[in-house]
Amino acid sequence: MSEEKRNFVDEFESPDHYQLDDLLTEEHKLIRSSMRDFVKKEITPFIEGWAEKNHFPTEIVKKFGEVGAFGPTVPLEYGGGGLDYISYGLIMQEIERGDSGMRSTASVQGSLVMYPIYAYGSEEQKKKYLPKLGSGEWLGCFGLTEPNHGSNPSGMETHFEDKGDHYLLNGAKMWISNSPHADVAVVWAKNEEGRIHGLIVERGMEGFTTPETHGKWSLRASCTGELVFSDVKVPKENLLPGKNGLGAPMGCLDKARYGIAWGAIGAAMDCYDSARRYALERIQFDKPIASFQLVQKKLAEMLTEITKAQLLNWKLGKMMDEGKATTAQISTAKRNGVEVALNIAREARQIHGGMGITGEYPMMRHMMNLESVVTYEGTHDIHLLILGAEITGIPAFK
Ligand code: TGC
Ligand code: FAD
Repeated sequence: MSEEKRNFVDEFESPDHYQLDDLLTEEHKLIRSSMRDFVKKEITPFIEGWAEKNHFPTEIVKKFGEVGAFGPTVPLEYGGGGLDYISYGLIMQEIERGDSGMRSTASVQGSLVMYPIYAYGSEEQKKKYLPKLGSGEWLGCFGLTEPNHGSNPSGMETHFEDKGDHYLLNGAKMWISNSPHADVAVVWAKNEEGRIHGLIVERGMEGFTTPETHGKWSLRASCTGELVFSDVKVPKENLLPGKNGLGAPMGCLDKARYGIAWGAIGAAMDCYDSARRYALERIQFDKPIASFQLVQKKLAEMLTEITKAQLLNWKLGKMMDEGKATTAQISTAKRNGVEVALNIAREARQIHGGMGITGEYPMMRHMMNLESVVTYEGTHDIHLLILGAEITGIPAFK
């Protein structure tokens, strides 16, 4: 399915109010412009149609692989991009400027599937899976959330038993991005002692199914589903040997949440850019609506928040590169980015008046998408509590 939006020209220009390009290297700018060109060619002309029809464009997986969207920080020798965290952030920003669901596909593959295999996997696992995931030949998914355990993953019920020559896996995961089309799943499950481990489960293993979740009003161009394990025999060599305990999946989430902080600001930039253009073109009371102070206030506040978030993300990227970023710092940026983006999407929608509710403009789609982004990878309130725990030393989760 490739219904191009008629007469659609994507004229997006990113705001740079504080000359933040001065903080980027020539390589960063090149990576950003090639990803922006890719999004303008492969995503924005089609995205409204995909979202309207609740269609996941499977062909995008290979294209993402070709353009280097998967595993940007994973070393080149394992099929990643060998890039720094600023590059990774810029890639997520550009993709989510197109659509949060498309960014979901890329960040799950890179941060939640390739990263754990790279960081916790055996050499054989890295060689077997990473090049195929990096190139987009295979699609992966990450199974942590369960029907009874979302914010509280440590309570998970999915479990495996050691049967001598294999593990026997039982349980279910839900709300899993990419699952209906995934070739491999990194699944978090408890062993007989109740310790959490990562297992690589492949499509085709007997007893493993991935039913799709229907009826979403958000992330409609991304596919979401369950992972159901009914006496699945998982070969012993598929257990990730490098790390166990809740810290193992949480370490992956640190990387993915960082990508979301940048991605959400991409969606915010798209809404701001659309609102600025529309305000200059739309005439009411014989003037462009951009000439009214109340409209200027909205635009000025949007640009202020985007600029603050760009600086926050850049500094966090530098700390990620130095290995110094803490979970609470990552939570701060994820939480801030999504809140800023949701507010900007709503204000930009208002500037477009009635036209803002149509698929002619991107705000409603971004707004609906962001309602998932504010919930997944840790809800807005959970991130606040992570920060609260760091400030006070008192975890308030339980
Ligand atoms: P708590 O007692 O705090 O910690 C238990 C153990 O885990 C360790 N840990 C971490 N380690 C490394 N990095 C982190 N970020 C870590 N966070 C925790 C911790 O040190 C401890 O280790 P140890 O050795 O002492 O046992 O755990 P808790 O049970 O109280 O829960 C804490 C809480 C609520 C903050 C945490 O579990 C949480 O963040 N909940 C939110 C769940 C979540 O984010 N789920 C995301 C699912 S994946 C997803 O949404 C993908 S969407 C992707 C897309 O489509 O883009
Ligand atoms: P709950 O944990 O039930 O929370 C409900 C409400 O209670 C929230 O407002 C929450 O903030 C609040 N709450 C919970 N605990 C506390 C507390 N201690 N203090 C205060 N308030 C609290 N998961 C994966 O593993 N892999 C994926 O690929 C994935 N993709 C997703 C894609 C989509 C589209 C969506 C919507 C979700 C996805 N998720 C995925 C799951 C996501 O991470 C969870 O939805 C999220 O962690 C919240 O869990 P929950 O939905 O069970 O909400």
